[in-house]
Formats: sequence, C-alpha cells, structure tokens
Amino acid sequence: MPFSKEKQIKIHDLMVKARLLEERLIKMNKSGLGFFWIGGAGEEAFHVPLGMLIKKGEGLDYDFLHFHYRQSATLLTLGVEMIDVIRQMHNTAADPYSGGRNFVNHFAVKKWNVVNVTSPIEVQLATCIGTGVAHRRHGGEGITIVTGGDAGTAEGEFASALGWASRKDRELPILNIVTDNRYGISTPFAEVHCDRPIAERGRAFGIESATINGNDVAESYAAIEKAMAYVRKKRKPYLLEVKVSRLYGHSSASGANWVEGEVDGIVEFEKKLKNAKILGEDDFKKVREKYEQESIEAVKKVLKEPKPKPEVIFEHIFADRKDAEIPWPPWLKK
Ligand SMILES: Cc1ncc(C[n+]2csc(CCOP(=O)(O)OP(=O)(O)O)c2C)c(N)n1
Repeated sequence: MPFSKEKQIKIHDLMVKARLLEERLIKMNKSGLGFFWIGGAGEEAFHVPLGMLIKKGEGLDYDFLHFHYRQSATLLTLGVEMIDVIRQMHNTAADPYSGGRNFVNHFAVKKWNVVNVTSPIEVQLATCIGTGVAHRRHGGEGITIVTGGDAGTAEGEFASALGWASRKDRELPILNIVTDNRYGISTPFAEVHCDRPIAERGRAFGIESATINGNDVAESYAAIEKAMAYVRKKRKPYLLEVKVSRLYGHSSASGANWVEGEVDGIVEFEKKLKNAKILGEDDFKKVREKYEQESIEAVKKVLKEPKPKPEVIFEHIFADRKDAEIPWPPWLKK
C-alpha cells in the first residue's frame, strides 16, 4: 500500500461507516420509514479516497463538487454526520440538505462547495461548466469535480461538458469522473454504448483520461491523486472512468436486494488489511458494531423529529412568492 497504516485504518473505518449507513437506509425504506432509497453501496473504495483528497472549503480557492447520488462515502469522509443523512431519508424538517423535501443522498453543503445533487441525471454535467469557468478565471489550485454514471454518458450533457472543458486556450480545470457499474437502472451497458472504454472518448477532445478499478483502494487513491495533480497544476480537464459495483441494485425501485456475483470493495480491502496484519476479524466486527449502533441510535432520534410544515414549501425557490401572480393554493391559505 502506498500510504500509512493509520491511513488504511481510517479508510477502512469510513468505508464500513458508509456501508452500514446505506444498509440502515435500505432497512428504513423496507420498513416504511423512508419512501425511496438510492445510494452508494459498492462505490466506497473509490469515494473514501476521493473525499480525502478533495480541497474542502467554500469559494473558488477550494474544489467545487457537482456530485452523483451514490456518494455517501465521499460526504461522510468530508465530515457529514450519519444522522443528517437519516434525517433526509425520513424527510424531517431538520434535514440540512433539503429541509425534508428531497430523496436521500441528495446532498447540498454550501460551506464545502457541494452543489445540490439532482435526481434528473447529468444536470451536474451542465452546472460544472459554470464553476469550471469561474475556477479558470480565478486561478489558484481549486478545481471543479463532477461525477456521473455510465448510462448518463449517453446523454448530450456529457459530450457538451467535454466540449466546453476542452476549448482551445480556454480549457477548464474540471475532473470529470464516470462511475461505471455497467447498468442504467436495468439497461445493460451494451444496449447503449459501443464496446469501448468511456475514457477513450476523452481522446476526441484532447482530454487526458484513464480507466481504473474503483473497487481497489490503492489504485483509486493513486489515480485520483494523479488526476487531481494534473487538473490543479495544468488547469486542464481530465476524464477518469471508474469501474464500480452496484451491490444492492439500482435503488429501492428495483428492490434494493443484495446482488450476487459483484465484487465487494470492502471484502477486498479487508483481505489486504488482514494479510498485512494491520487489522483482523475482531477489528472488522468492532467497526461494524460501532456504526450499526450509531445508525440505530440516529434512527431512534430522527423518528421523534417533526416533519416540515406545509407553509415552508415555497422557501428556497427562485421566484419570490410575494410578487408572484400565481394564487396560493387553497390548502395553504393563511
Ligand atoms: C434526465 C433523466 N433521465 C432519466 C432518468 C431516470 N434515471 C434515473 S437513474 C437512471 C440511470 C442512470 O444510470 P447511470 O448514469 O449509469 O448511473 P447509476 O445510477 O447507474 O449510478 C435513469 C435513466 C433521470 N433520473 N433523469
């Protein structure tokens, strides 16, 4: 491993934390405590290193993050609390990302430049251009990072983002990450794409790119470090294709059941930690128990919290409701 024992223990801890959180969210959905689940079980080996390497902060001196909906591991690594994700799952008023309005794993954190995660796919490939241009004008080492899935690369926004990022002498410092789990809901990769790596599409735009195994912690860490160093210094785009697993299928809409035959990045990492005598079975069990307990305590607390009041529905929207000509719906009349 190219990094210290302490760092490996930290990565393992965060990976398990993210997995236990996702499994708790799935249980909540199945027991009627959350109406929809979508999340990142199977992407932890990539997203924990990503979270560790992000230049975290607010404003253009820091990275701007336009994320996909499978990044609980990145957000936990940045410092998000389990309980807040559970608040969004249960749609309570205290959900800090959407005030109880949005699906789970739809983060928005202004103090860390986490731009609202959207349910319509590939919207982030359009918004990333804005901060990419701002980062270019600002200079420094802050970069724009955008993530999306493999199926989403069939949409126009993906090609547009590559085009905008690679204009001659106006290149944008954007790290464009595609997490490839080989499916778009139930549509297999080959139904939508040619039999070539997605990373190769970078070539047509003169964009540096790589394809990596996102189930391997060391490979992920090294590839992110390399790609980030390139984008930060050269102020040019980089396309990183990351092979990942989808351990509970697409979402609760497809059942959210364990999928046999997928590689589990946590199991793979634990084999390495054991072989290197860094951690053993007892340690693994303790970490799992710690986060199992934290998630259970969080659910108990959240179940007692209030839901948002109907009057707040028009808060945080672009149009100023006071000046709008649209009448208030009768059920909201004061
Ligand atoms: C614009 C738009 N079209 C269709 C959908 C329905 N939809 C939700 S997720 C999804 C599949 C996305 O697959 P991929 O981009 O590979 O990401 P993954 O969910 O596999 O991580 C689709 C088609 C959507 N949310 N938004």
